[in-house]
This record gives sequence, C-alpha cells and structure tokens, in this order.
Amino acid sequence: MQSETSVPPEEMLPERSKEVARALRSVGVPGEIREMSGSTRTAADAAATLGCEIGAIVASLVFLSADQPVLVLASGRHRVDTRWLAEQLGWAPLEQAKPERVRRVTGQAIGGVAPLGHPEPLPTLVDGALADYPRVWAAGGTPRTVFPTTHDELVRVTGGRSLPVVDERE
Ligand code: 5CA
Repeated sequence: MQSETSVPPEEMLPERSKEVARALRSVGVPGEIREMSGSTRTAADAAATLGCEIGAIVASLVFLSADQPVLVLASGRHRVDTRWLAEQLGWAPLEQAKPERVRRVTGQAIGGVAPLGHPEPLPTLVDGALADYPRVWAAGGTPRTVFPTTHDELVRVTGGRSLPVVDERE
C-alpha cells in the first residue's frame, strides 16, 4: 500500500532508476522514486501494488510514426486509439515500437519505461485524462519502481502536449 512505501536513498536505487532520479531532480520534481516489493510491470500490477485506481497509473508507451519514436503517457484506464490519434495530429500511422527499439530509445525495458531520463528526450504526448487524478504514478526505470507526479508536471517536464488519446465522443 502507498502508506507503506518507503523512499530509499537514491544510491540504493537500481542503476536505471538513478538516471530517472537525476533527470527528475534536474527539472525540480519533488516526488521521489520508490522501489516496491511487488511488481509494477503493468498498469494493473502497479495499481494493485500501490492500492490506487488503474486510471492513476501512467503507462509510458513508445510508438513510431514514419519510423520516428514518440512517447505517449497514457492513463492506465485507456488503450491508445492509434488510428484516431494519428488522424487528430495529421501524422503518419502510429505503430507500437518493438521491445528492442523501446530499449534503444529510452534506455529502459518495457514494464519500467519512465516518462523521462532517456538518452535523448522524446517528443511526448500526455493523456489529458491523467488530469482527473490529483496524483498519478509513473514508472521509475524498472518494473518495480514508481514515482508520484501529476498531469501538469508531466507536461512540464517532458515539454509534452496534452490531448485525449481515445475518441471521447464514443
Ligand atoms: N511500470 C508500469 C507503469 S507504472 C508500466 O510500464 N506499464 S505500461 O503499461 O506502460 O507497460 C506495459 C506496456 O508495454 C503495455 O501496455 C504494452 O503497451 C507495452 N508492451 C508490452 N509488451 C510489448 C511488446 N512486446 N512490444 C511492445 N510493447 C509492449
């Protein structure tokens, strides 16, 4: 449960998470990375481990549009409507990046991809639905690490664009 999560000193974190912690600090984010005893590999795992709503989990998903990577920070309650989203943006179709490509562009493995702390910043889209929650949880670089944040903070630290990722008229 959230109340039981302890914030370890940064040097105790896994190597991948230290990079995320440094990136967070460099943009002035107060939330600290926690290493959980349970899995946070998927949004469902993270919600169960943290004891929060699945919608308050941030899935950090890498897609390719015309082979260019783009990071979509989606609420765990949404399955990104790639066709609709690409149409809204006037972009070439979006396809999900394969695991090797995800690792190359983020330096992190699927299940632990964080919104930042990547070798090069990625163009980022932020699901507006994350604003429904006063606090959301994003991965901290590994499948057991998370940090608390907000929709607005994610937009700020990624230089991202907030928009719906599913057609909400449906
Ligand atoms: N640690 C949690 C958030 S705290 C997390 O990473 N959740 S996630 O939803 O962003 O990560 C799992 C996502 O990885 C899945 O939703 C799926 O979109 C993606 N994924 C899983 N397997 C593959 C795969 N083989 N290729 C590409 N993407 C995949």
